[in-house]
Amino acid sequence: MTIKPDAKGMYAASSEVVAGAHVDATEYARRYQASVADPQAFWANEAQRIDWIKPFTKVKDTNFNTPDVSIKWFEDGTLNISANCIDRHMITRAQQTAIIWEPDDPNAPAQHITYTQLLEQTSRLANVLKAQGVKRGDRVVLYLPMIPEAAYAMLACARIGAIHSIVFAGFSPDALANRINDSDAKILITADFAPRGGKKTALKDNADKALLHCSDRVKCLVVKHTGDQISWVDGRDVDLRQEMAAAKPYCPYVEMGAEDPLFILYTSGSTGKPKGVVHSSGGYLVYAALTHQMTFDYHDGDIYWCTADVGWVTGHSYIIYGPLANGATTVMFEGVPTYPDAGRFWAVCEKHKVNQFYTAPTAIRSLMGLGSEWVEKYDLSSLKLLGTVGEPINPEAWNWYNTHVGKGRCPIVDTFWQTETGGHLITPLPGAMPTKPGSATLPFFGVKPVVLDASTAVVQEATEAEGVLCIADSWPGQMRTLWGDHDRFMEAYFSQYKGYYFTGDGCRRDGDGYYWITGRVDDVINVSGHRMGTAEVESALVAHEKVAEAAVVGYPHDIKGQGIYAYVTLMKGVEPSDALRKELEAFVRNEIGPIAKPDLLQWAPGLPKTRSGKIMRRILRKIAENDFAALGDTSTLADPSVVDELIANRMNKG
Ligand code: 6R9
Repeated sequence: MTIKPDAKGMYAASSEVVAGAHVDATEYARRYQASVADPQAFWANEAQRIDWIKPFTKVKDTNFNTPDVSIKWFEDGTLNISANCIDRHMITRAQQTAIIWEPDDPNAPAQHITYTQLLEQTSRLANVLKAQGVKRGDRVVLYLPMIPEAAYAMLACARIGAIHSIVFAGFSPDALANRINDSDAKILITADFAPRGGKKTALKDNADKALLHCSDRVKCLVVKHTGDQISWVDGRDVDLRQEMAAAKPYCPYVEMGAEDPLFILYTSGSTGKPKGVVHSSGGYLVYAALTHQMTFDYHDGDIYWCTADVGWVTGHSYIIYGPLANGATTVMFEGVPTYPDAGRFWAVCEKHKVNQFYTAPTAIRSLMGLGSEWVEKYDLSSLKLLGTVGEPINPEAWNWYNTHVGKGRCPIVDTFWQTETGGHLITPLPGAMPTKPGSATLPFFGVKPVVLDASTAVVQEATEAEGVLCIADSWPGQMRTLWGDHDRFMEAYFSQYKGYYFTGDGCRRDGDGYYWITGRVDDVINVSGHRMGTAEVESALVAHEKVAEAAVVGYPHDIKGQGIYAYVTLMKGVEPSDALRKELEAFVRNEIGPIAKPDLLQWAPGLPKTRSGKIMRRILRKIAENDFAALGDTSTLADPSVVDELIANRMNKG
């Protein structure tokens, strides 16, 4: 049955979807009310979905008021995350596929890894880590392609109580070194090469470069994945597959406290240094599992595919922890949407009979641009639900996704959340609320969004409101601190709007109470769904000897959502040239990674500054957006003429 919008442009789920869904509209309203009226009772009950070694007696102990921000859930309970994601499924799912691994090369065989095999491989890897001296609480950095070992390594760390920190394989050696050093990790797990879209990234080579800047105590465990030639440092490098083959096939799991950290994940903030977001064990898993089941309306036996990389939070919560805690079959994809051609996603959906498909708007937009004939070639009748994450989805992309991929019969869940939130905050539940293209709709259980006026910090009580998005109370999946810097944690998230968690996003609430995320209000930009701090790119640029000053802003980009626009002032006497532009682009790639390369780079003999020397980014943003009419007041500038110069030379290729 095809879903048609009603007069208000709302798409209601079909009666089949509603009838089969875990929650319908009445049940959503009832449970949401219960969750905010009595969080203690609601979460005590929901926490029973996971296995505890020692049951908790306390449920929620949280405080959002500085300077004592403290967040604890189920704090006296104990559990093991790996046991929850694997061992407890042995009774009923030993032979069920836990992970379907689809390699980059479409002609290479996919792997179906059962829960039994997952237990064995995770155990072997855990035993290798133990043999390398890894103890409870130690940090292990993963810099891996999307291969099964990434899942084994995450679960192996959890099994022995080590804290993993995954660094996306697209990051540079410098970025990797900074993360190893910031978390003081003992072990780096990497691979020889990362194949993606038919090309190979030299991960081991990058790891070698990174380790030059790290303590020589850091061991490097290497997965020989492609088998290509790599250099080898005896005494430091370990062949992981060889050691796993020799290790014992079972490793007992350790009893961890609910509040013990499960992982650190670095993400961009508005200042230069990335933030090491710390997630807990108990609360995180309860939240990841519950949201995975409800948002995707996951039922036993479904094949679920999230196309993210485990280097991002989406890969943590919705490829590994949420699905596996629920005993799901989760697809892990090594490749990219356009290799060998623009039909790859749909070929994989057909091949593995995927039921729930979860991806980013940027991927949808780029595939939309390549034509719907790529979708029509495949049988997508297994699909029941579609999801998006990472950035607002524009109505054109939503409609294309709905029409060509979902054939008008699959509900679309537009899930708003963040690295910091651990799981979905605002999202439709299929069958429970009609959707509107571009809106993340209503809050998940236990989440209390508030809209505050950005400058007065006054809470907007009316249903229709616009401002910054804060959350009034804690939910179990929330981050607990920033690694080694609780003050920065309080400063970044709880100081601007007293008593609230500040998301950094702007939003609008419409007359139906639906939330529309309007984008970041801080100096963070969202490029292809990846978070990037403008300050990070600026510090990479000014590290170049020919650059005197740089200012970076976002601008609207058809495919990426936002593009990176860099204004660069050169050192006195240095002449701009195309060669230098290329050199600077390569320099940024090298400092941070390919995702940080400026899309447009403009030479700026001067930057618009106030008399006190502060760069007026508002003006730079407007110029980058080609919106010269709305520059606003420029009278406070030290030298207003620089603005005319910048406008005259605006890069107009974008
Ligand atoms: C999960 C993830 C978080 C930022 C967030 C917001 C943007 C994410 C969105 C969305 C509109 C959605 N964002 N989901 N904006 N609609 N459905 O993406 O985490 O990488 O930390 O990014 O992404 O701006 O603040 P992360």
